[in-house]
Amino acid sequence: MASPIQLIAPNGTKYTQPTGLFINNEFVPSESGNTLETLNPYDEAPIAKVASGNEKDVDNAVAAARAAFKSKLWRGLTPSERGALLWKLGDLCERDSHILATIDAWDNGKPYQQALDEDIAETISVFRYYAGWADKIYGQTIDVGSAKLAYTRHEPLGVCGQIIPWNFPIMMAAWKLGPALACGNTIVLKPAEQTPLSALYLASLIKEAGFPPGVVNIVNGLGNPVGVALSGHSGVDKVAFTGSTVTGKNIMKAAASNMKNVTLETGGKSPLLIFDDADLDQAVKWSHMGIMGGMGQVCTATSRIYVQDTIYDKYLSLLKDYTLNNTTIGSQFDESVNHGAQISKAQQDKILGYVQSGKDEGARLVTGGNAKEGKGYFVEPTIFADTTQDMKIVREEVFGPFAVIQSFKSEEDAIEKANDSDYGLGAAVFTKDIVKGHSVAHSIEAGMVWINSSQDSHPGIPFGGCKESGIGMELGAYALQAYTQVKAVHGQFLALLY
Ligand code: TXE
Repeated sequence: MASPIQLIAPNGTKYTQPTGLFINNEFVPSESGNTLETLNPYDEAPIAKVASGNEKDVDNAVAAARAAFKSKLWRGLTPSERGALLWKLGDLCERDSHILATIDAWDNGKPYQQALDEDIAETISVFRYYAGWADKIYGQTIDVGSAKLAYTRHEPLGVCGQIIPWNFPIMMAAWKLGPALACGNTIVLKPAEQTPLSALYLASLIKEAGFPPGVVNIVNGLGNPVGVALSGHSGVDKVAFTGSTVTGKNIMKAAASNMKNVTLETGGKSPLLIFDDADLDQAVKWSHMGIMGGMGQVCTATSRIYVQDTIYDKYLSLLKDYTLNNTTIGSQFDESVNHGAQISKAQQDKILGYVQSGKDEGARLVTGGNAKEGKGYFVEPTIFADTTQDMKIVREEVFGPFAVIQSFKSEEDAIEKANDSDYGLGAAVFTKDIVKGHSVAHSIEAGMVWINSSQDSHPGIPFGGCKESGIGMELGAYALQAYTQVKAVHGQFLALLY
């Protein structure tokens, strides 16, 4: 057994932090004895060491998940009993919401109140939403005449490998676990190495809720070996991933070994279009939130802003003022702070590298572009104007508080620029013209389009992308398709051959 530790967070919250891998409802050390240390991005101070797995640990977790998938304890449950377990899990997350928000704020650097109001609130809603679905997953009867009863069943896929990133640590776990469990699958989840703590705390709630052993297993560790082993494992039936496009492609290749079902939610460079008939004050606020929220570490961040030439200068000046007047940088536990640190030194360096690239390529730096003196992985909200489509900062995902802005002349010009990207995740359009809003939404190559908002999310509304932003949808009823296999049954009333 790996012993849990007692932690006191900088905001005074005391809680018990599990540190082991979670296999068969027990926290166990890794086979190698290796650990990884997680840091507070605000001051770079260590928080805790947790077990770090390898291929052998993945084998153990997959075996546990396979046994659970076959066991009566799980397969014998009625769908509504599965739903009740998920509802209980949502209740336990609500009971411990302050602990969960503290852990994610501490481990990730995001302001505590944002973690509580957004990440944890959505985690609870997602578990409850899929609790409601558990007993409403069924197929069709197909009328092919009176000699046969034909119907479909929507069956669970089996053992699902789920690999998640660090930007919304517990929320990403909930998005993956909710639909998979509602459909009756079993799971091996790999949290990001930067933010393993809330998933391990969630594991203790999964056990407390009463999920049978092996239904959910959690193996922390590095992408290689843990993610690699999971996505290539012959005992895994499906892999679901959120993270970078490069890693998504590697996972797809690894998954081909046994033709796993694959769902990918990868990078983005989402456009936000502002027409000159828009409510400009609202467009400024939403576009600021759309790229600076979560310190820009959001896959759907509306990072490419296109503004009609007639209002371009006015918009730039309003956005700059709004940004300067609405940013307080500092500790995630300081109530006045709304802009925390980036997740890591690597991410901070990556963003600062793009600042240099923007300057080198001749874009105009409107504001920001600097790290903060001293400890912590901070980057100021950064805005580049007068960009062009060929610039690296317009084509590549920065994943930071980093907006690139240019003007457009007409609706056609706006749509052409918006679609000129390898990515197709989110998009936003600001206009008071309802016809224009919807017709632009239909023309944009993206999995999600917001009209007069950005980053709007709801557990019932599907989330996903096209092009190099991914395959398949999460959330909503659509996520159930990602976790079920359709079986067709031909029931002959009198099957006589010859
Ligand atoms: O991502 P990775 P990183 C983008 C963003 C960011 C960049 C790099 O642009 O700057 O990716 O971030 C696991 N097989 N996004 O390095 O590597 C890894 O351990 C299997 C967008 O953190 O994709 C972690 O659990 N798994 C994004 C997860 O994959 C592997 C969120 C994500 O890590 C693996 C995060 C492998 N070969 C980053 N290599 C979004 N779409 O929201 C790594 N992993």
